[in-house]
Amino acid sequence: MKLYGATMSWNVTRCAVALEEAGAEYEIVPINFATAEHKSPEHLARNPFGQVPALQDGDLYIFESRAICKYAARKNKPELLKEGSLAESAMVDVWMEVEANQYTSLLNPILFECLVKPMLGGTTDQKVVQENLEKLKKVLEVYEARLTKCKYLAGDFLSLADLNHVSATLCLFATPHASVFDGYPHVKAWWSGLMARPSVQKVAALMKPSA
Ligand code: GS8
Repeated sequence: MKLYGATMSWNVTRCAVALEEAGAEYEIVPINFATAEHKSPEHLARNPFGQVPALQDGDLYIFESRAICKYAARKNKPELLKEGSLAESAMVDVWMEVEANQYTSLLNPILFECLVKPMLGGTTDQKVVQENLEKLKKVLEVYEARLTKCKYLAGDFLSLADLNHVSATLCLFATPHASVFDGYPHVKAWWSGLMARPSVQKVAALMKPSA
């Protein structure tokens, strides 16, 4: 399989985590934003929105990072979705939605302000960062309560719901705001457990600018 997009993008590395964890065979094909390669006809054929990531598996093209993650799981490690159990798979779905709509939706502006904007020559808007950090704390309270009751988000089993959090959280830890996790001991323990996974270590190394 080919995963298109640069490893600076947490939408791309979200897929890399799932592919690694699923034990899939794949290669990363960087797409150069500086030359607008993402808007080229070749890339628009992979992702009609001219965005990364995109995945190619033979003559199948998939875009939207979370759809790619699900595909990797279904193909190579379906237990990450618990599709054999109606109740457990529903919990996986719930926490995958929470990742996208409650968690990463708040991380996106923080990461943009702290990591992307300075790279583009802009200045971080601290007001945007603080506003979103405050909202994030409320969300982390819910995570803390959940992780007090079970080891992982969907239950006492690792799932794609946990793994989908990894790439943006790794980026959060590259900003000056990693300490936002400090008030939530169960969230911190959950994160340490995820960080110890070889798949996560491998993707974390890919995300280093020198890689
Ligand atoms: C978002 C993709 C996206 O925003 C997904 O795959 O999860 N919901 C989609 N991609 C950005 C890269 S930043 O991570 C992108 O390609 N931006 C270029 C553009 O929009 O022109």
